[in-house]
Amino acid sequence: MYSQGLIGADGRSTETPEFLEAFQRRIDAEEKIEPNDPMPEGYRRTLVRQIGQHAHSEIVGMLPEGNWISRAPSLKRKAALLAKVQDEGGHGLYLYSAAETLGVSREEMTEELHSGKAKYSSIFNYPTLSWADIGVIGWLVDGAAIMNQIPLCRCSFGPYARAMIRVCKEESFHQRQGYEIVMTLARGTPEQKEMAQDALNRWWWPSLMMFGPHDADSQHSDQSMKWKIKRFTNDQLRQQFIDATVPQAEYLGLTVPDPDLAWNPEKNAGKGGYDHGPIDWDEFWRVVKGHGPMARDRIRDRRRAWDKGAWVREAARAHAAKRAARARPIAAE
Ligand code: BYC
Repeated sequence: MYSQGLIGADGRSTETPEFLEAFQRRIDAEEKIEPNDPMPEGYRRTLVRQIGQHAHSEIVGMLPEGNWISRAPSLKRKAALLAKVQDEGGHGLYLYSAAETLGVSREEMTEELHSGKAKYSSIFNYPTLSWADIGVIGWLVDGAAIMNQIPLCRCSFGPYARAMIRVCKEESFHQRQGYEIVMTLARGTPEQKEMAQDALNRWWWPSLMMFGPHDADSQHSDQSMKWKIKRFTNDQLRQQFIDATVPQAEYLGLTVPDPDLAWNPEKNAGKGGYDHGPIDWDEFWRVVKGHGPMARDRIRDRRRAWDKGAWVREAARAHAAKRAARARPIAAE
């Protein structure tokens, strides 16, 4: 349902060229587009698709980490992880609200997730096998999320851009707590260091895949860049992430699992950057199409949580109806 029709950009539009040009002029002038402003249908659909997927990722992203709350190694770690998982739930809620301003309901979006029609980030289809995974998720997954989301603070659509500002502040805390977990393990016993290395080995490549397909295979990037929804391409952000993260791994004394990784002083217009080995795009597409190792469990758990929460939604609706009924005569006086 949310696959992009690009009405207004592919000639199938009933929108006039004048309308589309006037809209593009607002974008080029860096004006923020607000929910009640006229906008091309393709712009609206692109945002519903991207913000919806982003919201689902935050909500599904609670599962692999939530799995470790009861097994965190100390009270301090448990409290920090609880707070982090709760933050992700909050991010999902801001994002669903931002998407709702575009005329799609939370129920519709949830239904799309549960039926497998809507995507969520590939990264959350991998299992969390050890405590070190929780550190590495904070370091790499939240690190990749920040790299992707800082530019979204300048997205042309106001509600998405504003939601991202708070989300990025919280993600930045998450990244640091993750890095600190990994640092503790890397400086611990040889077994703990080995645990950290094993987690890095398993999460490195899936983290690079979070940025999406190569630019040449990214069907939405060109139009999303033109509309200033995206400010950088998938490959540009992936490169920035690699360049920022490799020195962090070196500082920890851990090895990035890529034998082709090499500093290239010519890269990034002479500023230098890392060359890296090939990404397994077959694995990426398999996971994106719903065949990741934990895909079934994730959707089953989300459906279960939604069903279990039915009584809460029902109670909230009954409470709201009672309050409204009580307020009516007072308002009439
Ligand atoms: N996983 O044309 P492209 C978090 C899909 S949550 C799955 O390049 P676009 C966190 C893509 O949707 C992090 N699918 O697309 C939470 C498209 O399919 P459709 C989530 C992917 O939109 C808890 C097709 O492939 N962040 O940080 O221009 C704990 C072609 O791709 C993926 C966001 O969602 C993927 N990795 O660019 C910790 C950020 N990549 O829709 C952390 C917002 C691509 O045509 N989203 N696809 O069926 C974005 O920035 C962009 O949507 C993407 C993709 C860069 C992800």
